[in-house]
Amino acid sequence: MQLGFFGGGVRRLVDDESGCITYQPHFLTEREERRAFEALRASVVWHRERRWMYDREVDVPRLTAHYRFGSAMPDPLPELFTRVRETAGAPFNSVGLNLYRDERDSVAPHNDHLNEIEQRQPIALVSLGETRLMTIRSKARPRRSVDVDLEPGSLLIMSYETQRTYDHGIPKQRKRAGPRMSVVFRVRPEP
Ligand SMILES: O=C(O)CCC(=O)C(=O)O
Repeated sequence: MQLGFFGGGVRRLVDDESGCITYQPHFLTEREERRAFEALRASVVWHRERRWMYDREVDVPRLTAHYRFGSAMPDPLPELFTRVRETAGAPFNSVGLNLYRDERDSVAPHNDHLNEIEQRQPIALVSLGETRLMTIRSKARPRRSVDVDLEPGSLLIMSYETQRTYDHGIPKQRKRAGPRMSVVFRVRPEP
């Protein structure tokens, strides 16, 4: 069953002049979610990135991978492209995958660089595996917080505008967590 963008229990976390963020818990069925998680964990070539922090190089605390639409990519990414494009109504042409191996993996609060996505196009994020908290905080004060637990099989859609007005991140957590994957669709400018 395919759920409509604004039907099927979709929560609007933000919907005002600062932009729009929606959360749809059961975008994938349990079975689809499990299969997608297992297939992608096994077939994606995961990369370890390094970055400079102050005066030393450190591991980025998650594994990553990227594909452009039209290139060879593992199942079920082609099908996910179709479904997420239809649901969000956006011509996504790029997908980034992030693997958080356990509770120690994370990504710091940030926004997407606006020059790396097409204007007015949203970002759509499918979650697989363990539930992890996403913090979403307004940049403007007083800080507004719309944190959300990203459950397996869920779809979060953030409008372009919210990349100007909010930061989002996945914090490390004390409670033990198994692996979690995010599959993030964007419309990138053509190279
Ligand atoms: O993994 C997530 O849910 C967030 C990913 C993210 O914000 C990013 O890769 O820019």
